[in-house]
Amino acid sequence: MAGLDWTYGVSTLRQWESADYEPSLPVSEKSNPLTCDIDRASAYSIVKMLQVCDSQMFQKEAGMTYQRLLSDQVVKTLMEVAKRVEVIIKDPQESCVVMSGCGTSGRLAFLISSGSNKALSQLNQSEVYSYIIAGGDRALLSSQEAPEDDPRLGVLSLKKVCEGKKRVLFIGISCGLSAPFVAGQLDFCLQHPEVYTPVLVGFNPAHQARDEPIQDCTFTFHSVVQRMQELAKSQKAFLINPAVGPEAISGSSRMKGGSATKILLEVAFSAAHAATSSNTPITHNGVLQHMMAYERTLAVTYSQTDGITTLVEAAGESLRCSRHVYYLGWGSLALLGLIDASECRPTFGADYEDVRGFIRGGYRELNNNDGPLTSLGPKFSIAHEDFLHLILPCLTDKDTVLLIYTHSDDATEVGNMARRVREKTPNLHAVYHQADGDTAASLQQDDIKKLCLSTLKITWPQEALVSGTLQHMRELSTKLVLNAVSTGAHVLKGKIYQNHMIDLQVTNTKLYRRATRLLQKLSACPEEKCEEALLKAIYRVDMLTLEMTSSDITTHTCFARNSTKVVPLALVILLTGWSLVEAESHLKQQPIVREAVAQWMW
Ligand code: S6P
Repeated sequence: MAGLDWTYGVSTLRQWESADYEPSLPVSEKSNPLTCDIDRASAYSIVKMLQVCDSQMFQKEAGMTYQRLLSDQVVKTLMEVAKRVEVIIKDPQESCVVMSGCGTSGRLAFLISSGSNKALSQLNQSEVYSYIIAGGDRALLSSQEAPEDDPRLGVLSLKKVCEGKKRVLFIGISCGLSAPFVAGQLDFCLQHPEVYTPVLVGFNPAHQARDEPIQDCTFTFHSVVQRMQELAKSQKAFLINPAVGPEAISGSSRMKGGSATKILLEVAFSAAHAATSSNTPITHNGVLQHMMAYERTLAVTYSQTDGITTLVEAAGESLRCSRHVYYLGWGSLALLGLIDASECRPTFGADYEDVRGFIRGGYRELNNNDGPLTSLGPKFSIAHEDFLHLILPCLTDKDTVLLIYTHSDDATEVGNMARRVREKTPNLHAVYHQADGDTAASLQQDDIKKLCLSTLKITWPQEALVSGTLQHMRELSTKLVLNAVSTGAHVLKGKIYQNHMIDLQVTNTKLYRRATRLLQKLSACPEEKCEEALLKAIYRVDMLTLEMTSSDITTHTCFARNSTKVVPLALVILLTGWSLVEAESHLKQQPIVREAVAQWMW
């Protein structure tokens, strides 16, 4: 916890670990006591809260309940996984590593697989990593929550990626140990041990894995985990599931869940690469040291709290006046911009135009499985040229633009982009990563700096350059900054109540359950009544028909795809007893949900 000037007592930092803290919820769904007032906080306090929340990732293990990122068992399992990867790298024709997940977990699978393949190419090794994301490549850039519930789809996509392979290390990522899509894939691996070795990455202890029946399946996520635990004893399966503490916005696993996924997998893969290319043995200490380098990344990033606060304020102001935030990035940092932007819709019910990312080189740089997706619609236009053609002409000084780049990107190009944007708006900011002592880059940087209202300069020590981890650190750092910007901006816009997103989309089973629980918590009404109100809001009726009440959750969540403000509506109905029309009109008059319900909540 070194370096934090915002001191919480240990008891507050570890309160979530106590057995009687929200005992019915898995860690990934608990609300974080540190952020219970985030909805009323200033931009600066929001950033500080996020810093402390992120620091919980690296808390030491205390007691037997929770394994942590740096726990012995986690490090040991990472070493074993690294050894399996090493074997695969030596036999790229017949074997491969597949990472798979839904939503953010799938996006991280993509990011890590492309970064790790590039690293292998630089070592003159063949590429061995591939990714699967539920809903296909369109889910890299847009919210596709429904496929998460489909285990068969998971299996089909896994079979397709692994065609012809004799040995597959399958890494299923589900932060909440809950996605049926991933459970289906793990179950398939367990049935075909001659080819597949399953690895599960998530952030709940095994007993908290979801035990809800999955449609047309004999297994639950929980039962799959139990089978894996048994096989883990003989290293035929691996579980990497440290707890990282509840998310700053309850259930928003894109934040710590995503960061921890990146840390764990990159540590394992880097160790395997070093073992293959330079015969560096995979050691406990090596893995541990690498993890601790990520801990330092948090410190380096959050030492810039004032700079991050400026960005949060600017983005919050733009969203508050219904304008937009644009991330213009270079290289893999741009990818983090695309990912962060794509998550605003499922997380905050945002419109795709609210926060958008653009990448230099567009789909050429992205290099995704399905190639260009531009034909799918305007939200899939992601190149800088698209920004210049589609966005720049209408840009105003109420929009916020962030340039995201490093000292190795083409400074002339960054400067040109800065000038084009500056002609339309002074509300231009830079997130710039430089290496310590890089004075040549600093001179060019000065010109760009003059064009920007603020520059968040993150300086990396030479040791990061030497150890070859710089790219990973810059990526994590950018992820933290952008997560803070988009989360903070939406908090300032009034999208959050306490530390809950009220206006969540109810487009899969996990979100349906979360919505019902939230309604129970906020209205203090019994579960049955809350579900009834939720259904009324989904189907937009005052009287539910038998057909509606007897349908399954999949039907409800399919229908909910086309309904807006479902949970706020249900909440107003529960709190006031009003009709649907009355509740709708109230929300129209006061679109800030927190304000709309405030009078009944205090
Ligand atoms: C979370 C994000 C979601 C999740 C997805 C998968 O912030 O909006 O899209 O990534 O639901 O969750 P999990 O627990 O299987 O990784």
